[in-house]
Amino acid sequence: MKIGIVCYPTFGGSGVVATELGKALAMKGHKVHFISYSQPFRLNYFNENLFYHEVSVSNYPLFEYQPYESALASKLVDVAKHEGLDLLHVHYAIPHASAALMAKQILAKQGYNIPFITTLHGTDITLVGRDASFEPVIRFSIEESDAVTAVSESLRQDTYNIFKTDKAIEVIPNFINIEEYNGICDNHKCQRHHYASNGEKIMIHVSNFRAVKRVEDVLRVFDKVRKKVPSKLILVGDGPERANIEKLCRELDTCKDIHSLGKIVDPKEILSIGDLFILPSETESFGLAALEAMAMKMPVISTNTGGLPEVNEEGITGFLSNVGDVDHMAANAIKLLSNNALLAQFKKQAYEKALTFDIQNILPRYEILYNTVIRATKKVVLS
Ligand code: GMT
Repeated sequence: MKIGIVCYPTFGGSGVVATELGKALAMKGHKVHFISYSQPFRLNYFNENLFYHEVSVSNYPLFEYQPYESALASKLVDVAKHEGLDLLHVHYAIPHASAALMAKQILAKQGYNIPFITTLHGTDITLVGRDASFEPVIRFSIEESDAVTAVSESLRQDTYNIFKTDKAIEVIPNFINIEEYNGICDNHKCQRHHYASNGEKIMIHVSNFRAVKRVEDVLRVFDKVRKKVPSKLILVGDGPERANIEKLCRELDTCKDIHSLGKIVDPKEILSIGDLFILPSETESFGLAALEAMAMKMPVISTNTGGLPEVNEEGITGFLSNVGDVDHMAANAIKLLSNNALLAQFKKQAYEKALTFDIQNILPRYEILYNTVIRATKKVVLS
């Protein structure tokens, strides 16, 4: 198949999922064309089946806001026509689904029938999507998509609750490529002693440091943990909450026990030295960062919000708490970090659960969906 993938290229789960999906499809022989405003950060290698098309928006003094959606729709028309795409797969509804719908309508007028699939990732529904300034456009473009997928059952339900639509939504969960996690540190690249001294435990948090991630709770939990268990905290990522976090670590006097590493393109190596992952988000449709940690044999302390319980299994792969309940999160973290046998058992169980999300299990589901949508479009055109 010839597939056009639209995604955000920046640090964020939806871009990671879209890029890893495209890479895996290309490995299987499909031709995959990425279309975005800059090269997706995980698209760090090319093979003969991978292509990248940049959307550039001309500036003009009249534009207070550059019309990215129109430029994207125009680029989709161009790529679909000239590369002979079979379908478009857009990740994150805003504004990708409406741009794809516009492109589909333009292409149809010119005799090209190109279906599009929308994958909902989370905040496009639960935060931004429910904003009245976007709602009618998102609802319409979801309903006009040839197929819609959501990355968790929870997100599917949220979409129905928020948009009151009867559109069929298929749950295709996020995934990891487990092969890429095995043997990551065989070459001794990942050394704990750079971050923690002998006997100290390592907690890790990875996110884009937006308010929804509640990174302040990470620090409050860690502050309680380090008073009971000698430990260090590694923070990976950057974003709007970074200044607040630095202020809080000074107030709590924990800065000396925290390593802030900033943005890391691929956090596998750093995850491989961790003992416990923490994700105390306000809302999380899936929690890809938690799954990536589990694939690296890290149990997870998380909230019980959104799709997190579908990934982090209470008492098996880690523990779940109510949003903001830092005492409960800290108590569970201490339980795990102070008992090496229990920690080893949870590490094993976290890895086993991650295996169920291996790309080998998920990729065929996208391929089946692509084929179904392409066949259905051809049938409509012929009839
Ligand atoms: O919130 C983020 O980290 C970014 C956002 C995105 O779209 O890039 O993440 C959402 O999509 C990820 C991939 O499907 C999910 O793993 C995250 O749970 C989801 N974030 C939220 O729902 C807050």
